[in-house]
Amino acid sequence: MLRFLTSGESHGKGMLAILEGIPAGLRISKEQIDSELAARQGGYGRGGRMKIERDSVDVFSGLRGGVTIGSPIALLVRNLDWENWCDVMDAWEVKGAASEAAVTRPRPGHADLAGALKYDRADIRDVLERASARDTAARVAVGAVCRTFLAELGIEIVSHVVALGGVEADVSGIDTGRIKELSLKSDLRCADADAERKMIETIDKAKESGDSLGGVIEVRAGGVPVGLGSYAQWDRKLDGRLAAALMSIQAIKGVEIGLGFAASAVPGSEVHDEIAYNKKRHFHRMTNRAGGIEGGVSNGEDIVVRAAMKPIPTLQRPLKSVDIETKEEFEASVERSDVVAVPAASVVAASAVAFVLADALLEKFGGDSMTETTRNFEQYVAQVRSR
Ligand code: EPS
Repeated sequence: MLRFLTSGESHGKGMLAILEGIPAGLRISKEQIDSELAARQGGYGRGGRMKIERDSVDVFSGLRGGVTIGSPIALLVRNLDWENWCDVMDAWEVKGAASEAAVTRPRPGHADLAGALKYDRADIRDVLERASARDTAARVAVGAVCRTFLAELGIEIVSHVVALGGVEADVSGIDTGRIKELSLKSDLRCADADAERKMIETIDKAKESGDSLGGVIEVRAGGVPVGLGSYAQWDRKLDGRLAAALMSIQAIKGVEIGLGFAASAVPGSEVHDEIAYNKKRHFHRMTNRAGGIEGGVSNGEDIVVRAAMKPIPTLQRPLKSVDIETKEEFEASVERSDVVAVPAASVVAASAVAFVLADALLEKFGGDSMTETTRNFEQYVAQVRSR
């Protein structure tokens, strides 16, 4: 099956990912990975760091001539900010002022305090560097490879921002193709231009008052065949796997599939999707309130998941905290941060969904080469169509 690990500190040399299990014979495009990385860096409301970084992938292993060879794919995204931090972050000797001055003031909402206690670190930098959302650059590089694999099998993933700072977008009646088109043109990756204007105003106000904002992202996957995941065991359920992958992204606090929480407040007749059959669409649903998953198994409709992101915890406006060294109360303040990273998180969420779907596909269809995987996939699709 498919697996990946990432490593890297936010102000270290770079972010690294090793992805294993992609079949041999898949053509990968550097431009495509870099364009996903650039999309993650974008979005109105990001801070000074994104003016420094120009994320671009360096492939360390696993490709020859732009094609996968079945070996682990190692992807490196270098941190351009490293040159400003090399004394502080040196692997062998912390130099200069950083060797004297530890970070001792934990920020509420970050991993700072729990991490310092758990790993017994006197300097919170040892925690915040790895807990940082900078790690999502590596996850997006992995997601870009997974999206290329999915595209070979006719599966496309679209993600967009559906709410930001309490302003909700209205995309009812707009199909996924149009949502993609509109959201790609938007500074906030939002398909509703009116809502986007209000979101920008809300961001400007939050920036003025030194605050930060969260929001909601939607990810849709089209072309997913019926039968990914399984109802047979808890850890094989596709919805559970998607929720885990999304919840593991920094600042994501909730995940919904299809109607999600709203399904709890309406009768079953307004929740479940009636089944229909015709020659063109074969078995299909008259609605897609389930978000393409029933009983932990994909049902052939678009997969629709939403993830809620909390406001970034690094605030210009101070919040109360306690120095871990002196135990004195202070009001945390910082120099640099994003006001909002919801548009970026929409790119990361698409990557997480891409990984889970690619993994579920490889679990079902196997294959060491694209020839083998594609053949198994096509035979299964033909088998389903014959019912
Ligand atoms: C982050 C803090 C900021 C963000 C960073 C995540 O970085 P810095 O402390 O260097 O200003 O810019 O996000 C990224 C670097 C990125 O690439 O998304 C944090 O504390 O999580």
